[in-house]
Amino acid sequence: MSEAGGGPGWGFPVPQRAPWSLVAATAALCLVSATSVWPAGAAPMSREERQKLGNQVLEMFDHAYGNYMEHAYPADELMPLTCRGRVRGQEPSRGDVDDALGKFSLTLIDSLDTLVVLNKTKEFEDAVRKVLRDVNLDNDVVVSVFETNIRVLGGLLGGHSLAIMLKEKGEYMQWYNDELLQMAKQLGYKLLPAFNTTSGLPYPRINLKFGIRKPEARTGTETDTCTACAGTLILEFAALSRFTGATIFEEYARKALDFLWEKRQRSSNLVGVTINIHTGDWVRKDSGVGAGIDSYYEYLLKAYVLLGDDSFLERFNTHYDAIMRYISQPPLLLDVHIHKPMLNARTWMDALLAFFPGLQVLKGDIRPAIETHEMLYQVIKKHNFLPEAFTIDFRVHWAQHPLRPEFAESTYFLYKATGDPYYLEVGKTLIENLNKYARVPCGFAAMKDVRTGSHEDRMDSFFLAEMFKYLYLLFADKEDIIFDIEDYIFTTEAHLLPLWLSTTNQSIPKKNTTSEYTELDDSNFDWTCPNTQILFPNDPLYAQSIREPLKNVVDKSCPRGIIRVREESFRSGAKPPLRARDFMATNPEHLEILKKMGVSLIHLKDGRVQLVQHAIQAASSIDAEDGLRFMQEMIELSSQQQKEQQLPPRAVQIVSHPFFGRVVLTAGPAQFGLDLSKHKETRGFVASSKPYNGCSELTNPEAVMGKIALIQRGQCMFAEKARNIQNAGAIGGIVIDDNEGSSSDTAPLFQMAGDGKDTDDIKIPMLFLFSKEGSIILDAIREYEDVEVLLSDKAKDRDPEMESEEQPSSENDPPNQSAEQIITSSSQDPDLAEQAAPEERALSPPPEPAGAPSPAEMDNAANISPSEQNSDPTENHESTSLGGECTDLDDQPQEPSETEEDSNPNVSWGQKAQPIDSILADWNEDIEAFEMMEKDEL
Ligand code: DMJ
Repeated sequence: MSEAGGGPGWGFPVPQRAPWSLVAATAALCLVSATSVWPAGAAPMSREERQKLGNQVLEMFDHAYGNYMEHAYPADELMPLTCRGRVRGQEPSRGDVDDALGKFSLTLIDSLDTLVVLNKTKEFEDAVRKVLRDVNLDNDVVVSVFETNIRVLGGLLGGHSLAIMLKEKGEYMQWYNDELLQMAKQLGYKLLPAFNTTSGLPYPRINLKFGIRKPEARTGTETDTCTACAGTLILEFAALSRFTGATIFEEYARKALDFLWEKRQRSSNLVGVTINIHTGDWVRKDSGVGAGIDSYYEYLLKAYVLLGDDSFLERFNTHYDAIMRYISQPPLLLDVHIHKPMLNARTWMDALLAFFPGLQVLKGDIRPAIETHEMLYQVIKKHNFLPEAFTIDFRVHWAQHPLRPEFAESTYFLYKATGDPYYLEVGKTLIENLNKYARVPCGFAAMKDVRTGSHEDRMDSFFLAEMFKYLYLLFADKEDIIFDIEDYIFTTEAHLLPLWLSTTNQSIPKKNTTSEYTELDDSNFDWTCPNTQILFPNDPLYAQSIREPLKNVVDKSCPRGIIRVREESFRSGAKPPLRARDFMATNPEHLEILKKMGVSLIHLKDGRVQLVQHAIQAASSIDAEDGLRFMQEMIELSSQQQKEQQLPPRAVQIVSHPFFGRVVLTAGPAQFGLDLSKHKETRGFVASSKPYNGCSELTNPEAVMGKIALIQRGQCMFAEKARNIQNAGAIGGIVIDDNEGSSSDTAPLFQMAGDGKDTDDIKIPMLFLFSKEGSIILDAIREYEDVEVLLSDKAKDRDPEMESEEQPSSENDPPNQSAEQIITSSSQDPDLAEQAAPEERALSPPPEPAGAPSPAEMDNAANISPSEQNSDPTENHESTSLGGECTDLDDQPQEPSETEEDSNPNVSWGQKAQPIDSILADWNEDIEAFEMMEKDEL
C-alpha cells in the first residue's frame, strides 16, 4: 500500500475515470497524508517526541537484526530464547509454519528494504552483498509457494527496487548490476512448476531443487490450497515480469486470479477459505477477511493500483460490497458461510484480519476502518498484544502472538489518512509493549500465551520486514526517509515495488472476465480517491467521534448486542433467535424454542445433557435454520468451555542478571500444591536437588533450603518429588522433562497429576518445564550460578530497579553475550540420563476434556455437563448482563435488509422460506465446513 507523507490534505478532485496509465499514481495519491495540517482530539505529539520514538524503533530494529546477524545468520530465522539460528531439520518440526524456511537466509532477505526505509544504507549495501555471496535458492527443501513468494521473491524485488533507486542517486550501490533481480528471476522459475494444474491454481508447496510431483520432490500430492495462497502472487509476479520482460510470471498469476474470480460464490460474491486446486470446488466454505483469505482481497485492490487494470478494481469492489454486507458487523468482522452469508460461521476473530482497516483506508472507506481498529486496540490494551484469535466478547481464543505486524500496519495507514495524533499514541503503546513483554536479551520473542506473558523461541522474519517499517514510518517526517515512499506500493509483506512498473513492459494480454471492453461503472471509483474535505467535513474530531461510542466496547462487551441477528426480527419486533450462550436447560421458554427448532434434549445417565437436532422436526425452515446455527454455536461453545476448563499454563520468569525478567518460559501447572492463580507469585533462587530425580530424601537439603528446587522428571510420582523437596525446605519446585529436546513449542502442555492419594500436605508450588525450556535455566546456572526465578500464573512486569541497571543498547548489550554463552555451554548434567518411570507418565497425559463430544456426536449433537447448563461456563457476566451501558449497542439500528434479500435470491431470510429438503441437503456441507473450521490452525 502506498501513501504519501505531509501533503496538505486530499484537496485534488476525485477522478471518475482516470486513463489507466495514470491510475496507479492517482490511486497512490489517494493516501496523501493530512498529518501536517490536521488538528484532532488527542493532544498533538511534538516533532521531538516523534523523533524520539523513531529512534527507539531504530534501536529496536538494531537489537532484532543485530542478534539475527550475530547469532543466527545464515539460518533462516533467529531463535531468540536460545540465541541461535533455526535450521530446518535440526529443530523439531512445527508443521506448516516451517514451510516458510527454505535455507535461504529468510530473515536477511525479508529485511533488505527495511534497511533502506530505516535509513541504514550502508547496512543495506552489506546485506545485499551477503545475499549475493551466501544465499542458495537450489536447496532440497519443500517450501510454501505463498510464503516464498511474499517473503523471498518480494524481499528480493523490494531490495532490487531500492538498490536501483540508490544507484540512481549516485552515492550507494554503484556496483549493483541487477543481481538481486537475477536471483528473483531464478526463484520465479523455480516456483512456476507449482502452477502445473488444470485450474492454474498453484500447488501449495514446492521443492526448491526438484520442483513438484517427482518422487524426490516429496510434494505435489496436495489437493487443496488456501485462497490467499493462490491469490497473493500478482504483485510480485507482475513486478518480476515487468522488471525483466519475461511475461510468463504475470500471466500465471493472472490466470490463478481469474480462476478464483470465476469460482466465487455467485449469489454472495464471497470466496471460501480453501479450494481444491484441481476441481475448483470450495473445500472450506467459511469466509472472512482474516486467515486464509486476507491478502487475496488486498492484492486485487493493490493490483489495480500497481497495474492500472480496471478489472481488478471491479472484482475488488464486488467482493468489498459483499464483505461490507455480510462480514462487516462493525466493529467486528465475522466469518460467514459463502452459501448462507447471513449465518455467522464462527464466534471468534483471528489476528490476521487486523490488516483490514489499512486496506479500507486504501479503498477510502475510513469509518469502518476506524471502528474495527479501535476495537482491536482495546483488545490489545487488555492483553498487551493481539491474541491469534479472540471471541466476539473479546476473550482469548488462541493465546499466541507471533509478533504480527498487521495492527501496526493499519495504525500507520489510519494515521496517514486522518492525521489524528491518537494513532501516534497507539504506536507508542505498541513500542512500549514490545520492549516490555517481547524483548529478550537476544532479540524479540513471540508470545506463547498473551495471558501469562510467556515466550516462544521464535522471531519470524515478517517482524523485521513489516513491523519496523510501519512503526518507523508512523513517526517519520518526509525528510526522515531518503526516498519518496509515495512512489511505491507495499506488498502484503511490506516490500516496496515502484509504481512506475504500471507503464513498463505492459505486454501482458489482459484477460478480463468481467469488463474487458466495457467502461467501468463510475460507482467503482467511489471513495477510491477520498478527499479529507468529504471524509471529515469541517470536523477535525471526526475520527474521534467515530471512536467515542466504541470506547468501552471491549471492557463492557455485550455480545448479544453486536452479533447480527436476523433483520426481520428487528423489523417485526420479534425476539431474536435463541443464542447458545444464553440457553438454560431449566428455562421452559428455552425448551419450547428448542422444540420449535427441531432440537431435542436428552438427559444422559452421567448427568450430562445431549442436544440433538433433526431439522425435519422443526416447525419451519427458518426454525430449522435457527436450530442449525444454535447447534453450531453450542458445539463451538462447548469446545471453548473444554479449553477453558483446562488449567491454563503458568510462567517461569528468570528475574536475575542479565535476564531481568525478560525471559519467560511456559510451564505446566500441577494439580496439587500451591495454586499460583490464587496466590502471590513465588520468587527464589534455583538449586538442583540431589538426587536430581527427587525420588528420595534429598542429600543436599542445605542447597535447596529456601530455594526453588530443580528436579528431573521420571522414576517416581510428581507428588513424591514435591514432598521430598518440600521436606528439604524448598519453597517451590520445577520439574524438568527428561525427554531430551522436548519443548512447549512442539508438545502440548499438561498438568502434573497427583499420586491418587491426598495431596493436601503439599503446600509449595510446582511447575513443569519441557526439556528445552528447562535447559535455558540449567544453562543459566552454569553461566551465572545465582539464578533467580519467579513462578506465577502470568509474567510480572520487570523489576524497575533491575531494569534501570541495564538500558537497552544495540552496541554493547551484555545480555547478548550471556545468551551466546548459554548456547555454547550445552553439556548435559550426567544425572539427566535417568529415565522416567512409565507409571508416572501414565498419570500425566494431556487431559482429555470431560464430556468432549466424540467426532460422531459432533455431527449433530452437543453435550453439556450439568454445571454448564447455563451454557456459559466461565460465568462471564459481562457477556450476559445487558445492563444500561450496553443498551446503545443493543439498540443500534441495523442496516436495512431489503437489498440483501432482493439481491440474493438464494438467501432465505425474511419471508422467503427455504425448503426443508434444501436445508437438509446443506446440512452435511455445513457440518463438514464446521468441522474443518474446528480443526483450523492459523
Ligand atoms: C505476513 O507474512 C504477511 O503479511 C502475510 O500476508 C500474512 N501475515 C504475515 C504476518 O502476520
